[in-house]
Amino acid sequence: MTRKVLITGVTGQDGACLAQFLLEKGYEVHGMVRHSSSANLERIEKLRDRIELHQADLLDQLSIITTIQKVRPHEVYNFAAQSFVPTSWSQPLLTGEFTALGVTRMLEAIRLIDPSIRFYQASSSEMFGNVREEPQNEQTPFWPRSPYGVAKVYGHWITVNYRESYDIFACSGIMFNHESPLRGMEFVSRKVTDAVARIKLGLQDKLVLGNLDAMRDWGYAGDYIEAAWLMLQQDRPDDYVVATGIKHSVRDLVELAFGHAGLDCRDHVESDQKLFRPAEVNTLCGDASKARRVLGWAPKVSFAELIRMMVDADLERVRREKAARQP
Ligand code: NDP
Ligand code: GDR
Repeated sequence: MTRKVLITGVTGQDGACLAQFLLEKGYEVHGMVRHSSSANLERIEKLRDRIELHQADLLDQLSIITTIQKVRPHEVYNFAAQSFVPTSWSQPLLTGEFTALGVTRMLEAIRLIDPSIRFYQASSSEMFGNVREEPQNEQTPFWPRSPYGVAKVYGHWITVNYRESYDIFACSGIMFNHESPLRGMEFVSRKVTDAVARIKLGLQDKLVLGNLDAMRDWGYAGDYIEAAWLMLQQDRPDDYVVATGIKHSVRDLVELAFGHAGLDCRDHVESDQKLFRPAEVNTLCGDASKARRVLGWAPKVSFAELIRMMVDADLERVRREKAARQP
């Protein structure tokens, strides 16, 4: 029997990546998209004729119920969220509605329609925030440092709670930062690789960033979505940290990206206090040994390979766009 999947946030980086991965595995793929006056389907453009899209919103319980009722999926991956940390300070209530209560709306729909549907919640290393130990594993206490992190802690615990209360096969993947050429432009990796391409091709001169000393454990999105899928294929539901176990500073990322394009970052990069966050997560580094042991999962793409891949993809894209603009 063909397995059916519903992906929320299918227009985002991870949703698009997972849709491609599951199509290759023979799944019937359904995606949830919210209404917008101009469709934002760029990341799934090439998959459009192979995915069925359903209009629903994390804010609207009835639209979620109707969608799940119609699709009757075997697996649901909840990737939809307000996922940009700085925006969570300017829109804390909306972030709470999407990123926290949205999870309960998804789980309530599953509980009502078919509690045998398997559920994946996209939890985050931002929950560790002001880290209590290093590296962080599934037992490390949470201390979120942004309204986004706080909302994700709620999403994590409500997922655990529905598993314990209703015996729903619900998993929480505590994922550390993961990037790809599909990463949103405002996140630091993509902001840097896009700027490198534009500077290299003479379209920009400066790049203004915030805190260059922050440390993150960056991995490749293609590796991480496979871990999410593996979680839902196990005999019993559980929570897993997904990470590489290696951390780098934003400065390392900048030097690597500029260096790969033959540029010296000291000629182009500035740090501006205005881009610092009200409360920073200074360092994150994950211990994914449980995922390695139980799921047999390990990251395949290294940090350097990832950044080079992103710079190359942006160079190619910016070159194409520049050529298209020339008379
Ligand atoms: P993106 O920001 O790229 O994608 C977010 C998606 O959520 C988009 O498809 C967006 O739709 C959708 N969305 C936002 N609000 C709503 C809403 N009200 N109703 C329906 N859909 C909505 O995120 P990523 O792909 O990077 O991340 C996926 C998930 O994983 C997120 O929950 C994120 O918080 C979490 N996460 C990500 C990590 C990472 O490093 N990438 C690490 C840990 C967790 P639209 O296109 O319309 O804006
Ligand atoms: P993060 O990712 O907040 O970790 O959340 P982001 O790439 O935005 O920031 C990483 C670090 O870089 C520092 N930084 C900058 N960040 C941005 N965006 N822009 C800048 O100009 C800049 N300069 C320095 C930040 O201060 C921070 O320390 C991502 C999101 O995908 C979340 O949804 C997810 O849960 C976590 O990763 C794990």
